Amino acid sequence: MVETAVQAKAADLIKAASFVVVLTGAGVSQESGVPTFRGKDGLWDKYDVTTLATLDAFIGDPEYVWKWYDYRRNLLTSVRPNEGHYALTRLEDWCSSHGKEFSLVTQNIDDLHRVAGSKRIYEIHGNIWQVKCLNACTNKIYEMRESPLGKIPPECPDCNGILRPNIVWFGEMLDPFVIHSVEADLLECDLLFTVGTSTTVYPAASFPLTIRSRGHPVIEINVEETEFTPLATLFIKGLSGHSLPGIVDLLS
Ligand code: BJW
Repeated sequence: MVETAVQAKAADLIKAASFVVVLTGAGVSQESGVPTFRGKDGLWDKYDVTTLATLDAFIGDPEYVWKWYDYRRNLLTSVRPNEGHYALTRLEDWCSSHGKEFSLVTQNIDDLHRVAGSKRIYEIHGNIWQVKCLNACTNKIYEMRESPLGKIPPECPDCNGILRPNIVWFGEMLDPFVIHSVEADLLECDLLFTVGTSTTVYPAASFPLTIRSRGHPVIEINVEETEFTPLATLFIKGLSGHSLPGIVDLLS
């Protein structure tokens, strides 16, 4: 199917749905200039995940890990949402004005969906602009926008311990309140989009499988096929910043 025909089919599936959930990954921010994790030019090509994105790595060398996050935070200060982010905001608005439920589940930590105006967002892997105490002294989450950071590692204002990024590293549990809300929405959802994600990291990788196993459609948008593609109801091969606006333009 040529892209416009698949986009029209996707628009029809949205019109027929009552609860649309969109799962996004790093590919959605790629056109804003944020590197993805896997594949060509992916972050993990240049850095060793085990020395950076685990709690053990952080405890072993908080300064080293913080320098990596400080560098990425700095990059993000000059980054703007792209047409894909804005199309998802338009989709949410369209759903709400047509009596449909909508939620956006993102694995991205870059805040760009919020900047673009999305409202019902679950950031399941956290947010790079937030920090929390490594000792969990108060369980508070702080917003910390300073970039570059004046002091590395930053200090907890409550116990003078070390602050860590509020990001879910490998082997860590996702926030139980967030994951509970996502699961509740997935239970109600009758159309799921997966956009710009390799669908390799759990539990997010299980969401499209869950929806398909309940007999509901899943539309995948990606520049290349993933392990999930053979199970997708529709696969739209393309840039999210091009494919998503094309679909939303077809809604009336
Ligand atoms: C475009 C595009 C364009 C490019 N347009 N497309 C069950 C089975 C097996 C393993 C596990 C399991 N349960 C838990 C695990 C362990 C682990 C896991 O899943 N490992 C897998 C690697 C197998 N999961 C966890 O540890 C999770 N915790 C958990 O489940 O707790 C309970 C538990 C713990 C331990 C054991 C059992 C249970 C936590 C996962 C946290 C993930 N955190 C990271 C790093 C954050 C750090 C940081 O950013 O600094 O989050 S990993 C990294 O991958 C990041 C991302 O959010 C995540 C997903 O990546 P994403 O978004 O899909 O990006 P890419 O790069 O992979 O793909 C981009 C895609 O876009 C590509 O397909 C491109 O083609 C495409 N693309 N440009 C459209 N313009």
